[in-house]
Amino acid sequence: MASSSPLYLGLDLSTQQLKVLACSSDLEPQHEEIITFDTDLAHYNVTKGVHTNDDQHQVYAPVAMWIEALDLILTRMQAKGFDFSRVKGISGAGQQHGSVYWSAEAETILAKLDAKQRLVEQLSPAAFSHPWSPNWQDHSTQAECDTFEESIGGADALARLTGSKAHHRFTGPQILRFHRRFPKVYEKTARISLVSSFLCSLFLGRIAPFDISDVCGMNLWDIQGGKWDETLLSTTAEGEPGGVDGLKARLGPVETEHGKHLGAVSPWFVERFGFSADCTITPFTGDNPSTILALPLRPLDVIVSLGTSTTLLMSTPTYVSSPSYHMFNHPTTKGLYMFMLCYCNGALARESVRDALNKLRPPPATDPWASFNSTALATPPLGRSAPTDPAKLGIYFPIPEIVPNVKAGTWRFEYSTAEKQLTEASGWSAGDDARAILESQALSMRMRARPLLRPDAKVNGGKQQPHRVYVVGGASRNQAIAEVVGEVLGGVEGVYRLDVGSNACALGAAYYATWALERGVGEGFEEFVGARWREEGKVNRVAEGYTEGVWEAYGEVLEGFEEAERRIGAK
Ligand code: XUL
Repeated sequence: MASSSPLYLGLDLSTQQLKVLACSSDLEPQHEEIITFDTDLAHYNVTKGVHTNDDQHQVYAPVAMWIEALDLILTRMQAKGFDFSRVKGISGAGQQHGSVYWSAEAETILAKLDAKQRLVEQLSPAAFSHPWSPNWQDHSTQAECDTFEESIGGADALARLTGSKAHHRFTGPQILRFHRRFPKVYEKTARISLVSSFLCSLFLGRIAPFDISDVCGMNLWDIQGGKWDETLLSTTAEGEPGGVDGLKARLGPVETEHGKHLGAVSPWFVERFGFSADCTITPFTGDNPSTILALPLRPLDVIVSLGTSTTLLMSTPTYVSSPSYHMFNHPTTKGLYMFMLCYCNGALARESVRDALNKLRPPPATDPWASFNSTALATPPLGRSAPTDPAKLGIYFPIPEIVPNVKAGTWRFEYSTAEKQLTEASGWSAGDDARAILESQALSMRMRARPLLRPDAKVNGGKQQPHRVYVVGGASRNQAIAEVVGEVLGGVEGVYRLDVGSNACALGAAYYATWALERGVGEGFEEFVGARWREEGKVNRVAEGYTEGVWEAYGEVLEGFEEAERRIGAK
C-alpha cells in the first residue's frame, strides 16, 4: 500500500542547478531531483548557469530559465510517480545576493495562474520589468561599493552595521547600479526579490517577504537594530524620484518570525500536480544559511566546505563584525548568527602544489594525491624539526583573493616566534609546500574565526576553539587535509566528514520545512533536528582535531601570519 505519511520539500536554486529534495518526518531523504541548466535547458545558452559580459565584469542569469526549471523538475517528479499530495510543507534556498525585478502586473499574474499552462509562459516576460538576475559572481559594481562605504563612514562601519563591508555581489550595490543604468526599467519595477524570495513567491502565488538571514546579504539591513538602514536606503535610491519610500515599497517586508507559515501553496500547484490545498509555504533562505541547517550544528561547531572555493560556516551567539568576513542572522534561531568566511582560492591552489610535487615524486596512477598526502603528513607542523626552528609560513593564491583582498601570487616566509621576526624565505622544497599550503589555508580561517570563538569554559578550559569541525565538499575525502585543518583549528571533539550527499543545502531547506510544520510549542530548530537526526551513515569521525601542544604552537605563529599578509599588500 502506498504510504501516506507526510513529506517536506526543500529546494535549492543554485548557480548551475535546481534541486528538490523530499524528506520524511524523521528527516530521512526520500526523493531527489535535479535540473542542470546548461544541459537540461540548453536553449538558454548559459555556461555554468550564467551569461557573462567580460568587458563590464557582469554575470547574470535568465529568470525565465529558473521558472522553466521549476516546471520541468515537478513534471519529472510527477512522471516518476512522486505523490505531491503527501507534501505538508515547503521551504527552499537560493544562491545569495542575486536579485529579481518584478513588474506591476506580477501580483495579478501570480494570483491567477492557469493550471493548464506552464509557469514560464504565463510569467515571462510579463511579470518582470527586467529578464535578467545579476549573479553573485558579478564584479561590475566597484563604483557603487565605494559609494556605499563612503556614505556610511568606511568598510568597518558598514560591516558593523550590515555584517559585511561592501561587496560587488551584494544586492544593495547591485540595485544602485541597476537604477543608474536603467532608470526607466527601475521606474517600472514594482518589487525586487532575492533569488530565495523569488522562488518562494512562485509557490506562494504572491510576492514573498525576504528571509531574516538572506536579507543580510544586501548591505542594507541593520542586523543589530533589526531594520533597514535609512542612510543606506537613501544611498541606494540616490536621485530616484520615488526616493527611499519608493525603494522600501519595492523591497517589501522582511519576515522576522522564524519558521513562519506564510500561507498555503498556490492553487496552480494543487490543480496541476496534486499538491494538497493545505500544503504550507515557509520562508526560503540563502544557500549558505540553509547549509548550516543540514545537521544539528551547535554553536561553536564549524563547517569547512572544501570545494573550488573554501567556505567556513559557523553558528555563533557572538556578533563581532569585520570587513574580512560576513555575519548574517541565523535562519532559524533568534540570538544566533551565522559567521561566514568565503575564499576564492581552494582546490586550485592545493592542486598546483600537488602537481609540482608529483613531478619530483610521481604518485601511483590510481591516486594523484598519494605523494602530496604522505609528504604533508610526514612533515612536522610548521616545517620545524625542533621547536626553536623558525616556522615556515606560505601563502598560495593562484587567483586573486578576496580574503584578504590581494593579487594572485605565491609567497614564502620564515617566522621566529622567539624574536617575532618574519623574513622572506627561499630554498623550500616542494615537500615543504605540501604541508605549508594546508596550514596556510587553515591558519587564515583560524585567525579570522578567532573573535567569534567565544571562550567557553566548558570547552578545553576556555580556549578559543571550535567543538566539532565538519568537513564537506570534494576535498573532505582527503585524509591529510582533514588532519591538518583539524590540528590548526583545534576542534576539541575532532574532525567529522559530513556525508549527506551533494545536497546539503536542499536538505537543510527540507529540515526547515519539517521543523516549521512539526515543531512542538517553543521547540527550537537545533533541539528539533537533534532529537530526530540519526548520525549513523551521515557523519564519520575522520581525524583527531585538537592535539595538545600542536594547536598551541600554531597559535604562536598567528601574529607572524598576519604580518605576512600585510607584507604581501593584503587589504
Ligand atoms: C556567498 C556567495 C555564494 C553564493 C552562491 O556570499 O556569494 O556562496 O551564495 O552559492
